[in-house]
Amino acid sequence: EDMLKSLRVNRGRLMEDLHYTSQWGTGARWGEAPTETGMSRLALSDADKKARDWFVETTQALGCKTTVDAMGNIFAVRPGLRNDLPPTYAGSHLDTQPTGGRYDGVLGVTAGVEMLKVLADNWVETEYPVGVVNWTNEEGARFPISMVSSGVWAGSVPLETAHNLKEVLPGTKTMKEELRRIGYLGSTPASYEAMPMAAHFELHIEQGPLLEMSNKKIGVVKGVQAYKWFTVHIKGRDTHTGTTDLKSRADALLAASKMIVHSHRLATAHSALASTGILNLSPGSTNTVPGDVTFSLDIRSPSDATVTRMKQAILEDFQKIAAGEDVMGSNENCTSGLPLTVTITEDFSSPATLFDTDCITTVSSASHCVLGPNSNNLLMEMTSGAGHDSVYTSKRCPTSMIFVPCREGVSHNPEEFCKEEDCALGADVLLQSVIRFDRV
Ligand code: HGY
Ligand code: MN
Ligand code: MN
Ligand code: MN
Repeated sequence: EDMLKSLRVNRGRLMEDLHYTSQWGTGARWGEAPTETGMSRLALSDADKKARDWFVETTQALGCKTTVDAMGNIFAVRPGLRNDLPPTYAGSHLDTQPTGGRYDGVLGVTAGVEMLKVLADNWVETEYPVGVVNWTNEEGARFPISMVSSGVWAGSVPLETAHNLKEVLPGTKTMKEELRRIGYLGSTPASYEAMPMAAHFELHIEQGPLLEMSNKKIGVVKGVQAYKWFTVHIKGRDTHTGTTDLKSRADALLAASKMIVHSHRLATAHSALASTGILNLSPGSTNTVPGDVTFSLDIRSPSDATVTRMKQAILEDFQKIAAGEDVMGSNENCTSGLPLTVTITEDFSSPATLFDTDCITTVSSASHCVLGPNSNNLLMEMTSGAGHDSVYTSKRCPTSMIFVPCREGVSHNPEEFCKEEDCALGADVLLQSVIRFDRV
């Protein structure tokens, strides 16, 4: 028992795995500084395949059995003494944003691999099997449903919907085509019945500033805020910028900008979040009023009711803006042109999630074990602002997360950075959480 409590990761080895695998997706070769574009390992890309192959080879070499399911989720399982029972997992994702960082997701998977190495180094025989899982397309950056593959595993997203998901412009490939192309269209059903879990722990950088600001080392994550993603499509009319007066225009981009500013106002009024990260317009010529615009809308709040209220307001007010109404009484000096049509599709919805109290307690006690005597002022309970695969695993098995601080809370950016000591501390807490999770 005490021997298990004293187990710690090998920091150098953990960081070497994290940086070594980062060569796939930066364009930089192993050992070189990352290119200014940071990580760009989009789900099911060739770079993702290389990282996946590394994960399979490395975990198999550590004595694991690896299984790939119909969504390309990879489950590496190290046998315990009692293999009739489902494994306790560490999990996260190897795919990144288009210009992302090298810690988001990757730290959780490489820390899981490091956990397997420590267990192997110390000849530890766990009573139950221990697993590490890599979830496909957590980011929802290439295929626009985030956490889609843990969603299929949990039975929340239909397999067909995920398989037929087309990549965000300018590509046209579906997830199924890309899974097949890189050799990760597994025959095992993507379901919790096929690959059951006793528990799922996810180590992740906070991706926000709270831990760093309050000088805490570990975030004990109690849950995840609610969020919804929409695609807003506005149809106006292409016209000549020199000959069409303002009231005769159906300017889709002007309407889009009013809607985006309005969504920000609604977020402020509801103390929630609203963001637009994708904006496509056509035809894209200086002297043509754009008649066709599509933009993304991501709204978030810790409360489901707030997200629902915001959605209602958006659906109503965007129609009014398209009809030329001055919704917020602020465009009085802005000539409204001809009415436009607007279509709003809800692409994704994740309710506010509360994690399992036993798992939360396990992470707290693992943190005390790792941080030592003055641990109380080094850890804090918090709710995650970002979505994670743990949202879906928590529907099917006890789940919780461990956060570590990242510099200035910056993430989804090449400047994303997490100190080696914090990566290692988080990995130690993950290791201790997985081996001490009490199933009874
Ligand atoms: O959008 C999110 O919060 C997550 O990173 N997919
Ligand atoms: Mn992530
Ligand atoms: Mn992310
Ligand atoms: Mn995430």
